[in-house]
Amino acid sequence: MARLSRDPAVLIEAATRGDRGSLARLITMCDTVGEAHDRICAWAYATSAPWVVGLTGAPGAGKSTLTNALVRHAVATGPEHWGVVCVDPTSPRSGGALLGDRARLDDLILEERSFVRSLASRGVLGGLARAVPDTLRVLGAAGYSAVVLETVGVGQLEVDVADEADTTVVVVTPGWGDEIQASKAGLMEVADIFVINKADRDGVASTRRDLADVLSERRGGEWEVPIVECVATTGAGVVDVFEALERHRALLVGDPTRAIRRAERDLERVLAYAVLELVRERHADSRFVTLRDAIARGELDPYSAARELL
Ligand SMILES: Nc1nc2c(ncn2[C@@H]2O[C@H](COP(=O)(O)OP(=O)(O)O)[C@@H](O)[C@H]2O)c(=O)[nH]1
Ligand SMILES: [Mg+2]
Repeated sequence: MARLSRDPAVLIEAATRGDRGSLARLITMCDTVGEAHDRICAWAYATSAPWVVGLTGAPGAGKSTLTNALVRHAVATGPEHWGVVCVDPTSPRSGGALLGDRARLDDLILEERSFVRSLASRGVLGGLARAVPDTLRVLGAAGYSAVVLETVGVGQLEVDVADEADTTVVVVTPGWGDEIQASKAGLMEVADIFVINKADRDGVASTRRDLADVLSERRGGEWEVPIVECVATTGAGVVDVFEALERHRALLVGDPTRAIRRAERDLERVLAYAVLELVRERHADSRFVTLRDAIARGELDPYSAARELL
């Protein structure tokens, strides 16, 4: 294999032509601080964001298996390129990949028009909160106009990451009545689509009833949340999941709140990045020393100092 360049311009050109190695390197380089990162993001954010399908649910629900089935179906029946981003801080890593997901998603890597990337929570300052949106945008700019974002549905971090999704799919399995009740206030509220995976098992009907109960307590809107059954391992019902996704996507196209939500999230990112930059500069910039000493001498309070800094 030819050695990859480290020049963002060369990598961007190659990734746009479909070179996966260059795309992978761009995503890796995005997780750094400095000029390369900034150049890559200037390119990535110039293309409109991809459609992001968030797939969330407890570990073992079958999210990776379903992702595989969905993306296979998508590239077999449509012209789009599909990206996959997996975020699972609980999964052990090997060579940059998450072990469980890798096993389930390996054959996708061979598909012409799909690209799989796993992200774990290590990485530079800002961690996943920054790595995930940047990765989504790099994929979008490289021509992956649809991306599945797989997250484990536990903890605030995962909920924040799931917030990047345009269409949120909550995956449950039969016999999860207790979990459904327990997480009512959390992920259940954000679901645009419920999938009952492992529908080859007992208890589908009662799970459907539990979900319908949760939904009946939600405010009604233009979109009626569908409950779709499937068996990701055999592919049964995957077409129905895909069809529900496409219906929700069609609704988004004419929805101005999507752009507003995205802009708000981007503004949050501006603030977070500005703080990061300030923290990084504090050793290099003499203004910080001046302010520190002025506070020590009692000439300045911390709040006035902050305002002066801005
Ligand atoms: N019986 C059955 N098993 C499934 C189904 N979908 C996934 N599995 C199995 O459930 C396990 C966990 O799947 P995985 O996709 O890794 O779950 P994830 O942790 O949610 O990503 C694997 O052993 C899968 O083969 C299904 O529809 N039926
Ligand atoms: Mg998984």
